[in-house]
Amino acid sequence: MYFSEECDKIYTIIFYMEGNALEGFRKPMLNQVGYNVKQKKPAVVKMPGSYEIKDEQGRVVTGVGTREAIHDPLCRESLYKLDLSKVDKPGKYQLVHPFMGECGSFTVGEDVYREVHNAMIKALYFQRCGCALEEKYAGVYKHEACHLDKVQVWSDRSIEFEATGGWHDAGDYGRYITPAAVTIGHLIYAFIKYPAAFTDELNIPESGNGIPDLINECRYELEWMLKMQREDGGVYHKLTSQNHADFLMPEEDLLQFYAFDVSSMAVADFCATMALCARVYQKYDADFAKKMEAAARKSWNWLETHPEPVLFRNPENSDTGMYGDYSDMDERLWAAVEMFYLAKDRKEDGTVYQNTAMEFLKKNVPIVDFGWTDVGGFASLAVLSDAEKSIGEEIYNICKTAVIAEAERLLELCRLNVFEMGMAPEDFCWGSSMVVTNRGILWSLAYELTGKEAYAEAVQCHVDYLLGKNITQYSFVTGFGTKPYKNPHSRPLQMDDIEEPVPGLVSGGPNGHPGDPAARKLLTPGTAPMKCFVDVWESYSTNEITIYWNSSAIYNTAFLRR
Ligand code: 9MR
Ligand code: ZN
Repeated sequence: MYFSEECDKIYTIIFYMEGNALEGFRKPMLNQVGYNVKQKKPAVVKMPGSYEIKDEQGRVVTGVGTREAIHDPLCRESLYKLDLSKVDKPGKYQLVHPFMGECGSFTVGEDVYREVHNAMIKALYFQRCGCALEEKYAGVYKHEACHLDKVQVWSDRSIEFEATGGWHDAGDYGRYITPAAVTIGHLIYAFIKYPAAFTDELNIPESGNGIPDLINECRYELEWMLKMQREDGGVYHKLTSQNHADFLMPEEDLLQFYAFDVSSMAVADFCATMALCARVYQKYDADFAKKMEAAARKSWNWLETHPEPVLFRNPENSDTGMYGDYSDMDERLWAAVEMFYLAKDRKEDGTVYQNTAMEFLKKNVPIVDFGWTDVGGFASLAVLSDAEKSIGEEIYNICKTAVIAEAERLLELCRLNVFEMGMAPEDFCWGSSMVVTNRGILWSLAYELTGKEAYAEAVQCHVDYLLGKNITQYSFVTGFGTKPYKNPHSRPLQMDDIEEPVPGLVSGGPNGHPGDPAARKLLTPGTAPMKCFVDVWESYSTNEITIYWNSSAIYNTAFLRR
């Protein structure tokens, strides 16, 4: 027991609390989906003391106590760690506090993330554009085919072409190349590294065709991406209407879609994605792989003949997602590395790609992130996944050193907060959920290189956060956990008259600088970063969904299911 003066003070406060405040105070912050039997089971509580853990029959299994309070810089509260690791048998357990009684439950099991993992992949199916979602796959979320009309080139309306397909990027109906590439990057690398986590049980139209469902689902996006490439190898940056549609079901959105200008980020990301997938799809469909290979080569040629960055800005009278960037070097690096491995796979000389990669690495291009702004981490992933080090010892070592250094820096951050997160307060930006899970990707890579357990535990801690071990006490994945968020910013989900959202959608999560009116109204200025989240559908800057927030999370659950 760790009763102290401090506890007395807290108990006095509790005594005067009521309703929701009391409920929130009592509730432990933990992974609401559960913990695997063999893993560390960290939780965080607001109330100090010795807790009893009871099984479903009400028998006391063990006791666990808090230690000293930790002042947490991410939520700016004093909180306590509670380690539930002593519980090592499958079951459902209650946490019981001597003063407050039953506080909340948690589950321990085998492969507890299987369902959420599969749902997060299936959620991408629900983002499909250009086809009807049929009831047998989509259930109550079925809808008619959307966005079937020919598209026009923004800067030359006389050019029209067919570009149906792909996934809606987010809560809007736009489809954008750079985030698409990153999504495919997360998913295909997760598949390459942890194939056992990807089965054939998603119930999508292609299920049962002998090809893993993840590969089927990604192909839906890849087929669309291919349509975004011009004859000269240039790739349009994005495909959206002039401004976002109103809140309508997708099939009711009849706005004209435009292919916006080519950017070198889009071309390079496209090139990398196609080169990567040409390798991976070879064994499933050689013709499709050939098509992607040719597309990758065409875009590579474009990059060679356009060495200067071609950045992207929204034209003045249009305001759909910009996905702007200041540099295309990380994208070009990723392209060079993937082209190297494609060449290797096809038994060709890859020196030119190797040299290009080295050129960018010498310029200190960042190589530890996996987001749509910085894709350099994918270059590291590719290089470090090749045990033969065929791209050369020098490049391999540059990547390895950078990855380990970043893994260590993040581990240091974990020591500074009660949630054991590799997050600094300023990391809670728009889409912080992906900052969280991209760090998981980095650590899983560092873990493979070193076998250091602390890295694997850190990945776990970040999935715990996503599934409820955070100050908001929400699980940031729809349909999973005891208190999942329910009101994602998403046109179809808001308009479909169905109360429960599609399961398996990752929210953008807390945003320390919320940019939308709804969040601004509900959050007092100066609110601690991890608390800057509102579960209302209007809040696009804290509670939207995107394909790449899902894919990054999927990588993490794939790692945990390895
Ligand atoms: O995810 C993007 C986030 O990192 C940016 O800060 C934000 C503002 O530029 O845009 C986010 O992307 C949105 C995109 O522009 C349009 N579709 C919805 C995306 C998620 O909010
Ligand atoms: Zn659509």
